[in-house]
Amino acid sequence: MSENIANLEEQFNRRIANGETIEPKDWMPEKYRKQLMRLISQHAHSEIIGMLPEGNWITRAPTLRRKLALLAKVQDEAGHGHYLYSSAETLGISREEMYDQLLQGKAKYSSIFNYPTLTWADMGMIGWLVDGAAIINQTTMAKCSYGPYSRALLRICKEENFHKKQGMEIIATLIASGLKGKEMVQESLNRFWWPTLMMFGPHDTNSPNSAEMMKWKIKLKSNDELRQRFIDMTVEQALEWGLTIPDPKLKFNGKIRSWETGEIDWEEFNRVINGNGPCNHERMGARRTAHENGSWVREAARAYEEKQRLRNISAA
Ligand code: BYC
Repeated sequence: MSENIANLEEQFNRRIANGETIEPKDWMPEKYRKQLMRLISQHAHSEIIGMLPEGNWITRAPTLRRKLALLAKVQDEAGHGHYLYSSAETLGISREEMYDQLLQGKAKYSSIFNYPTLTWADMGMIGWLVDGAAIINQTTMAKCSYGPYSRALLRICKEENFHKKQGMEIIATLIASGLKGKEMVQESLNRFWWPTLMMFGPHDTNSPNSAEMMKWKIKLKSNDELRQRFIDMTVEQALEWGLTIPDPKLKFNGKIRSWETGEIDWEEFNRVINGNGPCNHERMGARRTAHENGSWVREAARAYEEKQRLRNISAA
């Protein structure tokens, strides 16, 4: 490493240690840039693919009010994707490159969206559990060292809080409707509980990226710490509703006032993140079709840009 780079890196590390925010034009180690590109683009893809399981229920929402709320939520996810793609672009990668990485299966997206949405209760479950998990992860990362990601997350978290509440309201309404409604919620919880715990990633000891990301304050809490925070909050809410967590090993650890769970099925996790979950092919197929169907919009935008460029040249 040249002396100049070593100095820059030392200054960078000092800034991180002082809790300063790094902005796009600041010097940063190449690996810091690469880690952020990976993280933010994966997060953006998750938002876009995450529209599909809920989009599946827009035409079947039980009332007009529910349909409007679901439509708005799915549109919000598209908006989150846009903030995040823009934030990743500040690191020197184009949106087209990120789309290519997703469509060629080179970039990941959250495992949770490879599970089907089979009943209306799943719309409540996604809001309560999936948005709930995302909020725990993202409110922590909203204090991360990279300015554009941190600012995008602040805004996203505000909207996710609303999403979570609409999910909890769907669940509360189904439970209050009687035994059938409660059974529907329980059945949905049985399917979504373990995949939601997987959203937080592998155990800290098996997480290859964590140490570097925590050193640079991209991640501020570890996968296991955040997962535990989620479990402690959510188990209490489930009990309050009279629901059963589908984990025979779940037990309250009175000493540290926390809930101990059984082990996650890591084989299933690995299958899903490597493209072989229940809906991976369906989700990628839908995304590819949407991308192809949108090609005329991209062509029109490019033609318009070129026309403007030529007009500016002739006006100059
Ligand atoms: N799914 O070293 P690790 C939402 C991968 S969307 C898939 O611990 P890291 C919403 C990981 O990428 C919420 N892959 O990784 C939208 C890595 O592979 P690569 C999405 C996973 O990055 C619509 C490898 O496993 N949230 O809110 O330190 C409707 C080793 O893992 C998963 C975010 O994206 C997984 N669950 O930590 C409703 C938040 N877990 O890249 C709601 C931002 C791990 O080396 N992301 N992998 O090939 C993160 O905080 C981190 O990326 C993770 C993983 C905690 C997920």
